[in-house]
Amino acid sequence: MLKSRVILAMDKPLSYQVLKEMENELYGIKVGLPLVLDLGVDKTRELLIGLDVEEIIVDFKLADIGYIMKSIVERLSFANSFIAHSFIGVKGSLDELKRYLDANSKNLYLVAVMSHEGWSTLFADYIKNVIREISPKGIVVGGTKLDHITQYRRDFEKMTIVSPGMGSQGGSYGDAVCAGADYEIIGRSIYNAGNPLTALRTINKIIEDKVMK
Ligand code: 3DU
Repeated sequence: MLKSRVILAMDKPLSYQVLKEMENELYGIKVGLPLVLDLGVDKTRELLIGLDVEEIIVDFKLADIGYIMKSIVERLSFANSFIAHSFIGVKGSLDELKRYLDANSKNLYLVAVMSHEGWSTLFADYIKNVIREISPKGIVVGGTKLDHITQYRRDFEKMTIVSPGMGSQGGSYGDAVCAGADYEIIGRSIYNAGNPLTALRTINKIIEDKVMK
């Protein structure tokens, strides 16, 4: 039985104590660039290293040549997984990153559909081809675009789908999971709450109730 469908988007520091209280009720933690810029790499590692969550996912939305992306991820060895853009293509870029991550038992997630209004779906076929060729562990599909989640779930049956955009960006908790996502990525609604643990528990309950319906 899954302990939670929530991945906490940490774009702002929370205390170790608060994170420790939440660890049993989270699937994972997504580490954003603002957090690492605030704390630095060493303090970020110290904050996260003792936490018992399934996955620590670094989300810098990598989009560079393979050599540079590898140099970035090797400095962030506390993470299990990394998010990269798919539009950068395969040869000399994502193929090298994927080989490096495979060799180091780390996972790759590719951005498929972003949650914001201005994201263009004009290049959707191209993005799907890149995803097929690279075969990452998972993909990011905006939780504000439920029809896209359903479509990607159909096209990529076995891939993990993680969906941001719930709460602060307008998506309703549980809707992305009901549309086919595995996990919902939630940031501000938790870390900006007066009591992040209570906020997380409320969200977990809403998702659970919707999934059970
Ligand atoms: O809106 P929130 O505060 O719940 O945070 C959403 C997180 O998900 C944030 O870290 C952002 O960088 C990430 N994200 C999106 O919001 C939208 C995407 O399409 C992909 C990632």
